[in-house]
Amino acid sequence: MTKAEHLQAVATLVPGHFNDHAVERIDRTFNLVRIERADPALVTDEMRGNVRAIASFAGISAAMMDALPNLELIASFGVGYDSVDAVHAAANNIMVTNTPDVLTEEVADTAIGLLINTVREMYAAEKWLRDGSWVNKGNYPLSRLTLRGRHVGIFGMGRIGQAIARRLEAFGLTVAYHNRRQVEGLAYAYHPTLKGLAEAVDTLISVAPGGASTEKAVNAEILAALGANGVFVNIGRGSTVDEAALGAALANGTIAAAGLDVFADEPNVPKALLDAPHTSLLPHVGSASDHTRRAMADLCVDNLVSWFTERRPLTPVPETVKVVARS
Ligand code: NAP
Ligand code: 8YV
Repeated sequence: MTKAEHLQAVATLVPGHFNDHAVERIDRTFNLVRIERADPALVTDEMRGNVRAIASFAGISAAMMDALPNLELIASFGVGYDSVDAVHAAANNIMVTNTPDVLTEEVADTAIGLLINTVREMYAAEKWLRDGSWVNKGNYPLSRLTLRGRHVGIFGMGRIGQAIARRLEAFGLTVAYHNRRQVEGLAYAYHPTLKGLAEAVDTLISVAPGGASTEKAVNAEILAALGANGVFVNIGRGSTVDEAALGAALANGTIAAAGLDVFADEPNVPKALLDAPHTSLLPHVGSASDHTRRAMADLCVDNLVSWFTERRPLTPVPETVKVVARS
């Protein structure tokens, strides 16, 4: 059997909506199997017998893995994989891969755009021009806030956090950060607690992953520590924020403004955030350019190809690095 014929026989399940370029490559290379959503109740006997890989935007639960006894690999689309139960995967000798690095610069660009829009009110100013207010009412009011002189704290100084920090340095702003561990060789001030970071800065950018260890980490106490001139930007995961506390902090002036790309229950955005003053909201578009999504799609599919030809992944998540291919 040739390598191509071997891959053609590998049943690869793609649940729900997926990236077009990835679907086209999977269809060309593997035996593409579609399912409406990643729901074990929709798994047929044929899928149960055949499926060896999943490629997915969506979360993959322990129950979904258990419904597919021949599953070897979950190729998750995106760097954040909090919606995939990677611990259960590792315990069941299932490899999980993600798509790091190829999206880092794009997401950092988006974070900076969101920060500037939040502080300098670009969207509101453009609306002012388009709705005739410039002609009828005169100049757009001066923005309440500025980027000048800001001290920025980054919650989650990993690949994307460092790419954001590099941009902020070029803007002449001071940067500090909080991670569980200090990053070796990084000159920015390190704070061992998120509260300590929030107290030290006036602008907090969260780019931390989702999951139990960061669940609602940005809460009323952290927002109070950020203070009345405080700006909060979230480009990481919505689950890291207590959204009710954030809505209240914006409404009562505990902080000055927020820019959010991610939400706890996407695509549903809480009314308190939709109604909150001084808030810039984006529909999770951090990596969403054709260019970057294509690179993510290629890395997602390259992981599938590498696993079923070389029997090793390109970008395994830390929880599954020790998983070995079944013979
Ligand atoms: P990364 O390189 O793994 O960085 C994550 C950083 O967060 C690490 O420095 C880690 O340091 C820190 N961290 C993890 N858990 C923590 C905790 N409990 N408390 C404090 N710090 C913690 O990942 P990345 O590539 O930069 O991506 C970061 C996240 O961005 C992704 O997981 C994803 O959720 C989000 N993202 C969003 C978009 C978007 O479209 N909005 C796009 C891409 C990624 P320690 O391990 O030392 O704590
Ligand atoms: C994508 C992301 O929007 O990579 C991530 O963690 O949040 C984004 O790049 C997402 O993965 C697409 O499903």
